Amino acid sequence: MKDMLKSKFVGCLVGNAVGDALGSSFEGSWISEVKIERFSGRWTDDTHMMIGVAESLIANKGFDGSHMAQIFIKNYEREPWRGYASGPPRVFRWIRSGVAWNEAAKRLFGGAGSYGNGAAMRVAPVGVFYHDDLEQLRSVAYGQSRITHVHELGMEGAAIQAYAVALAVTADPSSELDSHAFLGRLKDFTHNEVYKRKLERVWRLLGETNKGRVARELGNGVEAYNSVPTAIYCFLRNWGSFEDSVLYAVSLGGDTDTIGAMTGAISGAHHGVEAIPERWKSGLEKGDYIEELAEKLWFVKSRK
Ligand code: R7I
Ligand code: MG
Ligand code: MG
Repeated sequence: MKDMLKSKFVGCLVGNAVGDALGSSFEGSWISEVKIERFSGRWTDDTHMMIGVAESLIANKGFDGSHMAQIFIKNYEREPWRGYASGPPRVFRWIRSGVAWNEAAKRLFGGAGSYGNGAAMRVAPVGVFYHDDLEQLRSVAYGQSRITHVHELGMEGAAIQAYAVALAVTADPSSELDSHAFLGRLKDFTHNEVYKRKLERVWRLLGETNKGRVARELGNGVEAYNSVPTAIYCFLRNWGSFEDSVLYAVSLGGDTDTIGAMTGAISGAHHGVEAIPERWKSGLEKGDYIEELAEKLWFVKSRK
């Protein structure tokens, strides 16, 4: 049982990176049957920031917002070419020039804060680490969002994605997944009407065969509310196979690296790392480091 939990931690972080790498060559595309001729293994900002979240949780044995912000900045400055959107780098510059880590993001988008999916695409380590403590999970999911995404919809997307990961960690992969119960718990978890309605649509669309309709009704964009429910959908309708879930996610087009990353994190947390195809694991950029991080996160958790 202990080994299964460790495998789920690793599956989640590696799954995130694999989904991101698979989707990265299709970002902005339209719906297609995805044929992966060659897996480049190169991941983008989604995984780069997920790594930052894990590094900071490990170093502090829990959440420290100021430390996590510094890690994000350090990682970004080393590799600014990873496909970051405009918001986070601006926030990083403000923090660098002396603005407090929990104030800077309030300046974005005319003071509204960002509802981009950046806080949700990196939140997976919070989901695995706090899978058995809902209150902490919600509070840390919001806390890590505040560094770059203070809009309610950006923050809520991160909390829902973290909870989906946590539900996947606690599910038994050898028995059938009850998709409706999974969705019911997510719906009870959020008090936000936009997400409640989206999760109801996920429910209604579970048997839908028309991908265009799925993408239209759930969204496949860069906004958290147009991608987090979609990733949950991709996992639920393909819960039996890691491979099917991420390929389906990428085939919906739009923000493919991000929806791929979020789907891969949930699916990897469900199945464990053994379920991720070897050809993807072996070709994954810094795969050993990501595995090592997940194992450290599991180790810190198991000593708590
Ligand atoms: O959320 P964020 O980190 O972007 C993540 C995306 C993923 O697809 C990554 O793979 C990478 O490609 O980027 O970055 P933000 O700049 O905070 O948000 C992304 C986009 O969402 C912005 O550029 C805006 O287009 C949109 N957006 C908003 N638009 C209007 N008003 C986010 N918040 C707002 C808003 O309040
Ligand atoms: Mg990206
Ligand atoms: Mg993206």
